[in-house]
Amino acid sequence: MIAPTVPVTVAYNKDPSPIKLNLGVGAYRTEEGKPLVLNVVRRAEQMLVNDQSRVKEYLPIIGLAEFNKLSAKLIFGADSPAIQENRVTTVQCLSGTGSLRVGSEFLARHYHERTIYIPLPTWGNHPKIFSIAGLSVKTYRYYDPASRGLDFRGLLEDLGAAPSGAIVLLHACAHNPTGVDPTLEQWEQIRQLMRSKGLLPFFDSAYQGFASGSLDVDAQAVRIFVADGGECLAAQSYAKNMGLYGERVGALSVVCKTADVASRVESQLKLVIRPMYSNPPIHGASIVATILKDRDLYNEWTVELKAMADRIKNMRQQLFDALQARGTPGDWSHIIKQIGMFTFTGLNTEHVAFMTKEYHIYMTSDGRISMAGLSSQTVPHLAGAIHAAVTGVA
Ligand code: KET
Repeated sequence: MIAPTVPVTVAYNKDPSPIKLNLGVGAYRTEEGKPLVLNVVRRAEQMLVNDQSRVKEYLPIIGLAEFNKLSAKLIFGADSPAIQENRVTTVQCLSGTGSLRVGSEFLARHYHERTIYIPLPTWGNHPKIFSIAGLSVKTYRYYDPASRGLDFRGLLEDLGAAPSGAIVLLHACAHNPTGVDPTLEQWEQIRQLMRSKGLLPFFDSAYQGFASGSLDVDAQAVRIFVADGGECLAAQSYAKNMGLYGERVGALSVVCKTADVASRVESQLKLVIRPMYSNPPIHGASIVATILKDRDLYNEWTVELKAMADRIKNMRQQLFDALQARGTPGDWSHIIKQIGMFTFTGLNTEHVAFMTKEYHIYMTSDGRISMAGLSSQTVPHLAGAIHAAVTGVA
């Protein structure tokens, strides 16, 4: 058994009910409700095991060089001028969380403006990571509960009122927990506003490929910022898109204006990492590098990734249809409009408590459900619980 790290999972594990359902944690499950190791990951691991020349020496402080290069290409695009001009420095970190932590500690030490704006709401770990790193955390409006969509005007007003130079955390795609992303046109307006005010974008990319099924489409927001030649940071995670959750593999990239600045940033990143954990683990990064550098393995990965994204989209449709069929009061179209692993249902804390108590369904108290934890078999159970909650609980 894997030790639960997420509180909802702790409660779920204690529940003896045979019908219990964990929709709390953002981890992919198969139609049978089982964790999935991608076939391409198994193949890459086999290749690594068979290679007798491989050793278990320490990696350098910034990790596996090949992995870093390939990770930058994956997010910024193979033909990115920033990469070609050596303006990007990439360091291997402990998954998305570790990349955010290293990036924010670097900014707290060396960047002139120590305030970071995070969307409201956001992933629960963001405020903790940034404040422990020494940044002061403020929020910008993001989600409009009335429309269950983007509060675009609120977002522009709040970023427009931020002090120039402030850092802004942006979810690269599949915003967690809302599943609401700006359109490309809206991203372009956000970019113009941020650049005109000298705001520093810090992208959290935990779901590349998971939102649309396409790695390139899900990197578009990041790429329009990088294309203008300005600075930005990006934290990448391979937890979801390669299913490497427990391997803790991710990368932090800092896009700079010149190659000289990039190399100085790298020196400073080493000084952050060395006393924190010395150097990162070798296995997960080797799996990723093996897949990214081989055309066949890469193609196989994109197919498996798309299949995961498609299954999630299919669960959205099935849940929506099941609520329609029951005549559950309210507009549930956001279930099919939202993007990525999660649906921000609009259910309140009381609804959630009711569904946990009466139906043994576990989710975060903000009403977020992980679509990846659902299957055709469990959709009716969830739809029944939602129906009972909204018709029976105030
Ligand atoms: N950013 C976001 C937006 C995110 O949802 C997660 C994980 C991470 C970063 C970090 O993931 P890592 O495993 O460090 O690469 N989210 C899921 C898991 C968790 O909370 O730990 C979740 O929201 O359920």
